[in-house]
Amino acid sequence: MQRRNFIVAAGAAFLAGCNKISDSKWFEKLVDGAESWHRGLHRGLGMGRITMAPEFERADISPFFRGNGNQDIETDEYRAAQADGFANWRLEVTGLVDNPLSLSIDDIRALPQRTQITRHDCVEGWSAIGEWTGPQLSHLLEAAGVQAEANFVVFHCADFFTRGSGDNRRRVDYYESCDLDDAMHPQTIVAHLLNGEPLPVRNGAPLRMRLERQLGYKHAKYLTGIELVASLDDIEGGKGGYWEDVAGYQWYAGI
Ligand SMILES: Nc1nc2c(c(=O)[nH]1)N[C@H]1C(S)=C(S)[C@@H](COP(=O)(O)O)O[C@H]1N2
Ligand SMILES: [Mo]
Repeated sequence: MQRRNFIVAAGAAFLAGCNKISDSKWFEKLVDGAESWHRGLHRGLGMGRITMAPEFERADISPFFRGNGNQDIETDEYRAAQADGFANWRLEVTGLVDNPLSLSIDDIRALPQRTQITRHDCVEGWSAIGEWTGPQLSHLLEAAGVQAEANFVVFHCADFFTRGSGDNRRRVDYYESCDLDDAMHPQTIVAHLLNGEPLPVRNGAPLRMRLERQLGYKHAKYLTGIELVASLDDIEGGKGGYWEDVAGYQWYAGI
């Protein structure tokens, strides 16, 4: 509250000397208390350079949000988790943080929520519009206390692909990552609702990332862990994501 008052006061002082700024959207939003933006500001993002992905109206929502990639996890563990309504699912926030977190779905629901209607674009050539709800990742990261050496956020998932054949057959976990600018972006959320309902299994139940300024494969489904790291070199194949490792997809998939 104190910080907010300070910002309002600082804004008022600023306004006294400059009328134009009062018309600008970002100032309104800042005063409105999108707290997580502050950290982004402090990290030197510069408010003027934050670009938002387009948001749509309820009427634009696709009647069916198709699934892609893994659309289920055929393990006893996931079946059991599904059977009890994901009551024991945990999202761990670990790595270069002061306070590691272990959050239940109820914890996730109890945080301030953001709802956004966005278009998902897959490299395979399809798009769908959906309404996603969940806490901003910036909120979780603020609670965890990101250490100064952290440069990337890695998203760990419960699902995997089987690759290779014969002796080379192996399980390769899905994962993704982004830099701190994208992690702190206001539209980067840990979604637990799609169109107002708990996520369907095909869309990543019970939790999935939404990174709205990037292509579909960056939006990690079946999310189990968020790890802060200095470098991506030692994570899985070292390229920052499953498709980046196995198929040379771009790590930065901005749209
Ligand atoms: N864990 C996990 N996340 C994933 C994938 C996956 O196979 N596993 N596929 C990716 C791809 S390529 C796309 S287009 C989207 C698909 O999301 P949807 O199933 O909700 O349509 O999830 C992305 N995230
Ligand atoms: Mo995709």
